[in-house]
Amino acid sequence: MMGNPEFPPVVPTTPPLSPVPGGAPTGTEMNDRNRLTPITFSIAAVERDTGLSKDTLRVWERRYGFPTPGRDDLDERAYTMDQVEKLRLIKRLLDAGHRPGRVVPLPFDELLGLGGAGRDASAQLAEMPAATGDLPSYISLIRAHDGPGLRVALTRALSRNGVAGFISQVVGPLNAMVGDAWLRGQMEIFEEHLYTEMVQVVLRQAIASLPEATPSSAPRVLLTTFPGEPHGLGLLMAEAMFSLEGCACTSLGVQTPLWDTVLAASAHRSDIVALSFTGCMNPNAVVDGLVEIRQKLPERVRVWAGGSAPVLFRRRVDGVQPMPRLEDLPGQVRQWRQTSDLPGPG
Ligand code: B12
Repeated sequence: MMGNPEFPPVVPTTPPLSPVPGGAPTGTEMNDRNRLTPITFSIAAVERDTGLSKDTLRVWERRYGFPTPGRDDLDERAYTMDQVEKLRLIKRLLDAGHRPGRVVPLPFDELLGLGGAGRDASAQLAEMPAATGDLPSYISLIRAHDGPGLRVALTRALSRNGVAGFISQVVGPLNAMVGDAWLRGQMEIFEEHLYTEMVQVVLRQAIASLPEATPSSAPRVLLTTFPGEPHGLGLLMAEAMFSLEGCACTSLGVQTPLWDTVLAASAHRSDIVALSFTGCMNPNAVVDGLVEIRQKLPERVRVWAGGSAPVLFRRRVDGVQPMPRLEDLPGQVRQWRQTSDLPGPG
């Protein structure tokens, strides 16, 4: 995309403006910044760009004293670039589960610190053996918008680590790093999409390279997510692990209406319905959906719910097995076979 005349130059919105220690930007820096081009945004443009509604922006202005837009010639609110940058970061933090009252009043640099996930990713990296040493190079390829380069690098990592190793040593930690970079405003959503597409291509190749399941392969696993959950990498990682164990997998992709998942489980004579939930899904929708699908599926069909959604553990649903760790999957499949008096794949 870089340098493509068809597209406006990609001006990374990050790194964010140098936050002013101790508080929201005051007049002076904005003046410095806008001395040349006093760019301001209308409330409609800010709503579109940040995903924060006009009402929310007005309420925050009254309640938290931020944002404090100026007024344009028509006496309409006019937001500066600084305020938009800070609003974007606040939106990311809210999406990650923070509360407005906690974050809106905070100065920019404290908000950056709140991005927090970094700790997790680096903590994860610290625990990882050397094999993952080149994770940052994948991030650079994403930032360089080098899809083919990323696919080749990931394919090499797959050959080096094998399917299970690639998933736990590379894709898992890389997901966290990409998510962390997005949370810190250091990665655009279109870059996340590029990353996702390249990982999907390589994981699908990995699955296709595994021995084909036979009509007698068991368990038969149906994989999907609920409407409202657009994240599909967890599902694909689980499908690869199930395939490694010789299961017969059918993936419906993401966001299948519940009743259709029940119909599909009947059509495919599924033994297990495997679902994936991230924390971005409404917890009530997760629990209500799991209760409903458990009621509608025959008792013999297992419901395994994976993903990092905290609600899976906080509010257990009878007859649904939470399974956040991919590493536990092989053991659970073996156990299923033992309880179903069925032999292993080989
Ligand atoms: C790629 C990505 C996207 C892509 C997804 C593309 C696609 N088609 O899949 C796009 C850009 C679309 C996207 C969108 C959004 N995303 Co997003 N996304 C990610 C990212 C970077 C990685 C991919 C992912 O799918 N992870 C989810 C799975 C793979 O990981 P996991 O839940 O931790 O699951 C682990 C295990 O539980 C297991 N597992 C998972 N599923 C299953 C199933 C079974 C059966 C088993 C056994 C195991 C298992 O495998 C995983 C690895 O160990 C993650 C970051 C991250 N840390 O993972 C953010 C992340 C999940 N996204 C997040 C958010 C907030 C969003 C948005 C709401 C942001 C926004 N406002 O735009 C939107 C969703 C909007 C919507 N509703 O449409 C947040 C969720 C925060 C939270 N509260 O938990 C994350 C964590 C980023 C962050 N650091 O904040 N995202």
